[in-house]
Amino acid sequence: MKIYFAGSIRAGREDAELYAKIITLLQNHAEVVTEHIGSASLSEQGEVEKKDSFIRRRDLEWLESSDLVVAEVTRPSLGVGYELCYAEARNIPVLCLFRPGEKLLSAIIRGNDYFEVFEYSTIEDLEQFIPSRLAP
Ligand code: 6IA
Repeated sequence: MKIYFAGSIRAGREDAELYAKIITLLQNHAEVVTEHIGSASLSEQGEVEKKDSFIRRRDLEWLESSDLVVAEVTRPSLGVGYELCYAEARNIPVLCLFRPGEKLLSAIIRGNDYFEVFEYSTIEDLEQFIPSRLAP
């Protein structure tokens, strides 16, 4: 199984360490095609040596080749929102991971039954949930 993991880049890298942990959990069950999203060396500038048009084309090709999109949606990101819509339009299942707190999740996401939303607080919650969700 191929998973496309989506998380904020230019909308802020505050959760990058958490993304890396989630990616590691996912890798116990699948190939994660976007491993770089958790990379500490990927700043808000993103992959500065690559052109935006290249990144967009490459990412959407990866997304189209994936069986599941897992998105950490706590930090709102235009790019992630676009990817969620792109996945829905192509019938690729989407699992959104959200930490309730200061902000409410967009009604456009929460109000769409297409998107499975899992609310959690800590990585330990995901250590329990992800294996049960992704087990064959
Ligand atoms: O709007 P955001 O930058 O927060 O969007 C983040 C989402 O878009 C992620 O889930 C990625 O899959 C995708 N994405 C956006 N920018 C990049 C990127 N470099 N590298 C890889 N994936 C990206 C940024 C551009 C660079 C030329 C500076």
